[in-house]
Amino acid sequence: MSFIAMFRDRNDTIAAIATPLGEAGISLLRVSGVRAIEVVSGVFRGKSLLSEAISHTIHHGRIVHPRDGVVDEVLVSVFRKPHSYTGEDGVEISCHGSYFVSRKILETVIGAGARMADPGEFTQRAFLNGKMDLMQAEAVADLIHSKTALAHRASIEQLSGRLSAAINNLRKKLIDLCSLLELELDFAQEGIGLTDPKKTISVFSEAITEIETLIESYNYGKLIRDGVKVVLAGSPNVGKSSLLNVLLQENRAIVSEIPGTTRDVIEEAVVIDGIVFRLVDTAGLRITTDTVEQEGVRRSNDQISSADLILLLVDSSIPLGSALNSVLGFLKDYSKRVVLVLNKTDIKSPSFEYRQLREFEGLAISCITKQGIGDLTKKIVHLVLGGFDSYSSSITIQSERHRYLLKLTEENLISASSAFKSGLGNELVAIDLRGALNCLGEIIGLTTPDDILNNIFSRFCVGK
Ligand SMILES: Nc1nc2c(ncn2[C@@H]2O[C@H](COP(=O)(O)OP(=O)(O)OP(=O)(O)O)[C@@H](O)[C@H]2O)c(=O)[nH]1
Ligand SMILES: [Mg+2]
Repeated sequence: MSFIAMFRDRNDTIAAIATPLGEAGISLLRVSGVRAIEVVSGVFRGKSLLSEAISHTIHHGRIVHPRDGVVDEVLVSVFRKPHSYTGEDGVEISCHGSYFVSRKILETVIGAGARMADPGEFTQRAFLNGKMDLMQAEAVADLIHSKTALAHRASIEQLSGRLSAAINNLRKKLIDLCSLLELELDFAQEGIGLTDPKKTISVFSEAITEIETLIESYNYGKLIRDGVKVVLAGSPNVGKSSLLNVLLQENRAIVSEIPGTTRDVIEEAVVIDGIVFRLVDTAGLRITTDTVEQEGVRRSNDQISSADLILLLVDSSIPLGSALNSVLGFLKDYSKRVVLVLNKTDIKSPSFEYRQLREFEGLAISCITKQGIGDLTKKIVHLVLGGFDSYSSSITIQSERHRYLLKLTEENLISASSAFKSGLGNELVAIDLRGALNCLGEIIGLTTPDDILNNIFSRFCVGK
């Protein structure tokens, strides 16, 4: 959101096309604000008067441009505050899905007194009017961007408020403790204690454990949200591009018997078992005098170092010989992130020296006969999801903002807890506790600074 947008009048009436522009069955425009019904009413001709419409009713009629006449035959839905998405009066116009019609209706509505909405402004108003908290608003954006069943489920959970409820519960417990500790200060002179030290320590440790569990869930949340980057690496001609094509089930990359075919990085996504795998084919690794290929090798190394998982391919039909050293170097340097893939087993089954390498969890495949490909995908999914079995049904956080604030909360709580244990006095304990509460409040939008709020909503699309 622009700097100017931060100072927008939040009481004016906004409008936007909510559906993608292009040819479609229908298109939807949204109008929200104190004058929403009045504005649309001014350009709508139908049997009934919109200004008298009750909430949640649909009206048939035409949108008429004051100069150019009828724009389209439409259905208009009326929502009266507070029972609308934004919590304000709102109107939704369903028109024919034509680029021209949608734009013309928007122009007509703006001409009648609305202004173009900023990205995410409808959801921002919903948040400001208390229709949802910040975490739920962020879930709306995640839901729109979710590409797989797992990512979809995580955003639906967050939108339903389960994650917000967990944060709110935690806040409530800590607020109770903080109030008691502060109240106790008033009675310090009389030596009256209101808190049970044992119980206080256990409130701290339970809260810290709960937060740690949420922080740990971020790795899983990030995985299902952003997917996994799998880099196909190895010497030239080992079949990296062939494997990319097999996994994508399309001839995406050029395959040839000439070593050094792939010069650039090729990235394509594929969904396996609900996870987005971003497959990256790279130039074969070798020392070369060709400057273009040198650049390709440099790019391959960049990709390898940022990979979540590396499929290290070798051509198992030729003797391992000197290749062994570089292969072992990889297995050592990138350890857990490497899967050794012995390709071309249709030519001949891997010799003894290759079988020895299988202690590094190598897999034998053939891109020609597709033998072993099923095992390879199973193995990749297992490696990626294996450590996360317990997360699929529990609450997961998906956002770096949430992870960062939970980490700060944890640090504040650890410091409060140790201040309490070393008898530093309630004032100091309460300062850290308040710090923790502030961070939790920032997650759900209670204490979030305006610039951060604006930044969050600016990443939404216009019309949401
Ligand atoms: N017999 C057999 N040939 C294969 C197999 N996989 C790939 N090839 C062949 O090996 C040659 C090289 O394949 P590519 O996929 O281009 O190899 P690459 O690793 O991408 O090579 P560069 O891009 O040059 O680094 C081609 O002729 C492929 O048809 C396999 O499993 N069996
Ligand atoms: Mg290639």
